[in-house]
Amino acid sequence: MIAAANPILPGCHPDPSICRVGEWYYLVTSTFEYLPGLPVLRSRDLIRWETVAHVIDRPGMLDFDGIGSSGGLYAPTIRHGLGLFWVVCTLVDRDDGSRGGNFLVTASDPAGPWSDPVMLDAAGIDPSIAFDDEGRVWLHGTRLATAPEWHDQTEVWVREYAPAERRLVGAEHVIWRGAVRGAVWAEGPHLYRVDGRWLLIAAEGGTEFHHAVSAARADEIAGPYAGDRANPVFTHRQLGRTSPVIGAGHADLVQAADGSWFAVMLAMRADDGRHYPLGRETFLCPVVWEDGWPVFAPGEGRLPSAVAIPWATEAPRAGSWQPDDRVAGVVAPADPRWTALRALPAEVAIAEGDVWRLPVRAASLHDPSAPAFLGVRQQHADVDVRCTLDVRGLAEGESAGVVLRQSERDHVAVAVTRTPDGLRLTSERCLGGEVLRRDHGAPAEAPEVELVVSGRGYDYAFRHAGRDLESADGRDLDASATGGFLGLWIGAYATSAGAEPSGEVRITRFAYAPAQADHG
Ligand code: 6LW
Repeated sequence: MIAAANPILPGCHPDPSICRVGEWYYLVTSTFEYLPGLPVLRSRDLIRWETVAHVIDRPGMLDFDGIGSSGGLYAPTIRHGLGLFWVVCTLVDRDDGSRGGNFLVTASDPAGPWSDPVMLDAAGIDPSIAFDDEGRVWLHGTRLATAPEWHDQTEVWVREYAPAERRLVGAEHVIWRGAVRGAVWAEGPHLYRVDGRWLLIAAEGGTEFHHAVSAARADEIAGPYAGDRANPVFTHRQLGRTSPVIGAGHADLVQAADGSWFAVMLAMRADDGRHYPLGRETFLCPVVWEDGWPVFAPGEGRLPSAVAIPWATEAPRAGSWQPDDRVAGVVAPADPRWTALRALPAEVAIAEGDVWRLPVRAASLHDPSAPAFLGVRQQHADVDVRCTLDVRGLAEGESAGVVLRQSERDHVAVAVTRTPDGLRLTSERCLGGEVLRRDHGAPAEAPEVELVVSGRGYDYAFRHAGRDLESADGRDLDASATGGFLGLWIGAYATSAGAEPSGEVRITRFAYAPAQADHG
């Protein structure tokens, strides 16, 4: 039988949400400060996924300027109802909280265009949406608990949404605070209409080692909800730190056309049980129903390394890779994997055939604005990224290079700088905001300079012309070391470090190649 290999979406694809229409499955994940935001992937077999759109793909749909790393677009939900596709999500502004909030977009075709965001008058994060038998629309989400005895905990609310008025209406109901008192942080809630009842699936325990999935059900959407006596119905926390996959949770259910059920959820591959440079990835889990309750990974109790898909007709090609099932190699400008920071790639760079022209910007990688940066998720533990930069357009004082990025405060980069004495290679190791810069002399070749970032598990090396210039330890850069919610990105950037910029760099080649060991 043909099987889906876990994770089905490697690299930073947290908080997955899925729905099915006919034979197609649609899936969205969080993207934080990277744009375009909220990829919409589709698949017929849950194995091979293709990016058909991004929900946030036009300038000005939302304002990201100044939003710090791991703020931005959190856990989205995708659903189909009333003849439309709906995505609800939160723009989180960690700095002052004055902007952002929960919003809703719709599209008649998941490939877009998606509507402009409708902001919702609801606090908190992780919104979701459900449709009842009469076609009424119910928004739900999680927020800090209002009751004093639940201080520092969260509560799941539900309220009706009136599409014609584009606002929440009627009474709000608090329906859930977690399965176990002290379980901490009920979040990522999703309500489903199953067999005439309402089923609630929610995450708890925090999106880290203690992450878990709980279930509850009610006759009325407003409750009361009774928890499954098996709660938490799924978690990897009891497996301990020797489990190669930790932090499973934040599940969303989908019923296949053949009547079978699956869940997608996030989890992390952590070789040492703690650190996961690739971030929180999307996994698939089989689900069956027993006594009206969902049973995740029946008979096993943990995420399988492969999930049989009875209706799949084609195995993934050897050597192919997710999410777009294309053979590893050059990432051309038209590739949907490209992202920029707080701006769209086309707002910071110009595609010319196979080449990106990246005008230098004053912002540096340390600023929570839109630097001249283009990058892709690291999706393989063992990977070589070869980036050729044509630096002849750099003005004096300007630099261009490659970066392994977690955040403004945590990244390692190697760059070429034009100085009065010619081109110099420098490296910058920025950990916890502490910067260490080193000079590596003149590049061996110019004006086209090839810079290489190689990852082998936790070990990263930065090279030029066969020479090791810098190294990094993935255990210093992953979210469990730095805080935040992201996996690592590898990209190219250019900066005038605050001075008035005038030059540009051309990214003439950017090749992302999983190392042999990773090939499927
Ligand atoms: C997500 C929430 C979470 O919205 O992490 O801690 C957030 N839990 O469910 C970002 O992925």
